[in-house]
Amino acid sequence: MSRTRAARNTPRAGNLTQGPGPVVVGILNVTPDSFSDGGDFFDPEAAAEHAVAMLDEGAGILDLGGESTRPGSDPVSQEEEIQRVVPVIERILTERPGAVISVDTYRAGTATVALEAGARLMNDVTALRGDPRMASVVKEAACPVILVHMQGEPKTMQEEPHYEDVVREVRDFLAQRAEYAIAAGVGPENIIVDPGIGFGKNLEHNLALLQNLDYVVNLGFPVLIGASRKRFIGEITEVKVARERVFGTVATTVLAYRQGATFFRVHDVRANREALAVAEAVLRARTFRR
Ligand code: HH2
Repeated sequence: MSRTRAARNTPRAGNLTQGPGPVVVGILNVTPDSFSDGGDFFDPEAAAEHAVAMLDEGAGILDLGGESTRPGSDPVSQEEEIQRVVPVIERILTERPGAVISVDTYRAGTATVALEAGARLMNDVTALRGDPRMASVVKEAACPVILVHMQGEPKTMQEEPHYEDVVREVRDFLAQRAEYAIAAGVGPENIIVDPGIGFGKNLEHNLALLQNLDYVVNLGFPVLIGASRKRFIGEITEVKVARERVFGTVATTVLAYRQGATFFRVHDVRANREALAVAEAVLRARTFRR
């Protein structure tokens, strides 16, 4: 079932990108403390330059974050978040007016200002639980929203994550949050779901989710996967430096695509885009099955 799923047209969200293929979402953390690229793009000019480079490498969407959600991180104020993100949106759109920009925020105030500045979708790691006004902002803007599963909150989520059945619990949570969003007026066509790799999950939980991603795909919403450079990849490969985990990341991308995921949130755009191009060609090739 998952074999044909990826080979068929993958579900779209809000006509964000052209064509039926997988979409690479390039990560742009405008933060001093993100786990793998903290401080690299804190300066708006450096951030915009990196954004343009990721577009040139084949990113279909750019995901801008002004607050790190790495395990143990502290929140920043809304004002600080807006100050980090908005100038970068403006610079990117000056250079590339057609760029599709997502903002990684759970705050309705940040979302409102970012949408006014030209952002086209919201990436909410709290799945609309973090700010009671977020659902109506997304509804009014009629923009796509990514609903992410997270157990606990970033400060403490990796201390002792616990599930009876992680795949079922994550799938049920995402189904409930999608229902909540739809009841609040968000168009079902604007919902993207994400099992939240590393968000309150240990190695075993992440592996179970990646192995059984088709259960999440079968909810019927486009699925985003965000495994890029995460700690569990380092645990498997023994690559301690996060930015050197590109090969392990590519494996997660191809496996998730094979099971029907549509969006791949990654730091290393070119490596993942090329791997997806090859995976797509193989899965779509017109050959007889033996
Ligand atoms: N992971 C991170 C942040 N935002 N959004 C979605 N939808 N899915 C994810 O898996 C996800 C996410 C954490 O990674 P990163 O942005 O690289 O680091 P940090 O939170 O430290 O800025």
